[in-house]
Amino acid sequence: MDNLRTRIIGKRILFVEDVQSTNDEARRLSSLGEKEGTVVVAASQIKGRGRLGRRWISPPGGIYLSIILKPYISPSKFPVITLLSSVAVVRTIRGMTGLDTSVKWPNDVVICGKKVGGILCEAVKNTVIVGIGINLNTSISLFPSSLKKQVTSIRFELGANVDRDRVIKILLEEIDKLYRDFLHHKQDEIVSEWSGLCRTLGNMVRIETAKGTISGLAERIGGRGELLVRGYDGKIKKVHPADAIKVILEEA
Ligand code: BT5
Repeated sequence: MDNLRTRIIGKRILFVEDVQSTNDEARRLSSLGEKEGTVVVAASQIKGRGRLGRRWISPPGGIYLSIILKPYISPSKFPVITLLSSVAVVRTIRGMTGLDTSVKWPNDVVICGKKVGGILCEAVKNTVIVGIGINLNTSISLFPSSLKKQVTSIRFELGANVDRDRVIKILLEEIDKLYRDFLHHKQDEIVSEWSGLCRTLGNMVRIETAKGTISGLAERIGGRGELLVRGYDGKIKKVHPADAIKVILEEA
């Protein structure tokens, strides 16, 4: 990729046509000794994955990429990598298109409440694979009818295609900056920028977990990416991102 201004990310970028999942491919390369910063970009995915074994629909036109990171930071802070990745996606989309893009806890990027992107971070020992999916020049007609009302793409919002390589370049540069902030212990600043972009905070939410539903006011995000919800009994409950099966925003 020409003129990529990064220090860690994208020293090596592998472009593939289709792949089962870029996260699996990045993980495979990492297990073979691939260095930190390598990126796998696919034109489409056959078995794109979301969290909790869910499917990520990955037709041509979208961005599907995974980055190999080897942070020398306590694994307890790894959830902040999901937050910094979604901040990078929002900065990129806002900067390139002006679209009013925000984040939804724990790992969604949304435009007008509709999901335009998602992050899937998977840690294996001290390696984190950051998977990012963005519906860029994606036609909404390619989504199953059950999803059509809750998803959007940048092309749909703008009514025009956007240069995919340029979006990838800016995105990798934004992630590189934020990842270096993360390594320099600026996690609080990342959490604070993420919080400013979040529509979940300050709203009443209902969160489905394997142990039951948690309802209340989404007050803030903790330093480990956990959502602090003030229940109707006035007590704060912490919900870890990995436990959130479904997050529903209640209209106030
Ligand atoms: C996510 O999961 O949002 C994480 C998605 C990460 C995808 C990237 S693509 C590159 C890398 N390689 C992979 O294999 N994965 C990563 P989750 O929060 O579990 O959301 C999944 C849910 O979003 C699904 O159950 C659908 O409801 C919905 N969904 C599926 N495909 C979508 C799409 N393309 N756009 C918007 N929503 C989608």
